[in-house]
Amino acid sequence: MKHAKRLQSLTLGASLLAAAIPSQAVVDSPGGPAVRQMNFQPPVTQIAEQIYDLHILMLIICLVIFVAVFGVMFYSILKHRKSLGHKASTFHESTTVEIAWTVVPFLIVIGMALPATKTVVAMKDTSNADLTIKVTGMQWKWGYDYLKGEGEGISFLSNLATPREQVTDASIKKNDNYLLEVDNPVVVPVNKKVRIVTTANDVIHSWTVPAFGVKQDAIPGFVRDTWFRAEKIGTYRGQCVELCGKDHAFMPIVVNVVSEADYKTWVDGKKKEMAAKADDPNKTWTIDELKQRGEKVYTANCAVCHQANGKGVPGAFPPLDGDPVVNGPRAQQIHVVLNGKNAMPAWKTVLNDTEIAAVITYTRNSWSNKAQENIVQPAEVLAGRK
Ligand code: HEC
Ligand SMILES: [Cu+2]
Repeated sequence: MKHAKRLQSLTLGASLLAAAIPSQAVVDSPGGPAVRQMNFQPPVTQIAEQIYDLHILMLIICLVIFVAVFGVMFYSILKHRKSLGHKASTFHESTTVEIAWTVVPFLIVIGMALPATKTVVAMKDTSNADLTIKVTGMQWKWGYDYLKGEGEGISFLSNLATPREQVTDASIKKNDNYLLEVDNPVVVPVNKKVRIVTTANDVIHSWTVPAFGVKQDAIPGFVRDTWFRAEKIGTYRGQCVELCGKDHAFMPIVVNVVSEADYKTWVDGKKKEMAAKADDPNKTWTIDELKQRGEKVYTANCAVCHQANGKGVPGAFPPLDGDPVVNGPRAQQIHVVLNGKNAMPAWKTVLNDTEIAAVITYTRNSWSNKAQENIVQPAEVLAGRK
């Protein structure tokens, strides 16, 4: 009686609680899990497809065994029951049965292990990758470094993008990709073999994208690798799947698979973004720092025309050695280098403020040049852009 009452108040409490939380229309997460998803996510790599097929195959084998075993069992129980007058057999040790129940399961295991091993071996073959990305697990975000292939040198951190209020405040409507969205997704080209090298900074994490059939632990002090070749353009989502601390649920993975052309555009943009970040135009440099950096910029960009010795090519490219613009007021040279002049290309979209300041400072102090205004800071170039 007492129990029944307590149960009643419990259910009442639960329904009140349910009523207090506004009902939210939950929708599929594109590239992630779907509402009431029963099966695996649609595979977009051959490995994921093989895993999917293996899963179905083994499910069918299990089902057949289940039906066969329980069929025989229930048939025996019903047909051979005592009330029908059935007498139990009293035989001991049947060699035939013993051989059968050893050989048949053995064959079943072999039948399952063979295709599974083939897939596991293929999963481990990270050779001949087009692109290598190092993934570093951290409490609680992912770091990505493009080590080899197009985009080499790109590196960024990827953080959860879902606002925290959605986690802590049940009354706020949740995003469609709630807890499966990041500020900086990984971008990879379609149909290219991408090798993922995993490691971690603090504790063990695991990098997982179900649609790729990829799951690899990221272990501090160790390097592990895996790979995928995504065959369909799209956005795919995963999560850290190794319990790694209090924000384990808040370090999702987002991979954008794009066309080769889009990948090139992304690489260019990312490189520019990184260069811009690395060179704060408001930083003040010493003249030696600028000259040193400027020499590199000059060799890479200007020497083809103006020559390494600054003498130019008579009739085609003017010498910068002894040039009045290079030895005159800074503003004019900044203007020429930024905007170009006749056959002289404009550099404002190619070089950043620091690079332009450096190369100008370099030319003003090289060869026989001894400009009065001998140093240009990035801030002046930035101002010259306006
Ligand atoms: C494609 C060849 C080419 C490249 C590369 C080039 N320049 Fe020039 N540059 C020229 C030509 C041609 C002129 C002459 C323009 C005119 O006066 O018609 C010139 C002129 C200049 C002048 C002005 C000289 C004057 O007296 O008017 C400066 C300064 C200069 N270049 C600096 C640079 C720097 C710095 C770089 C590298 C970032 C560079 N140039 C790269 C071809 C080039
Ligand atoms: Cu983790």
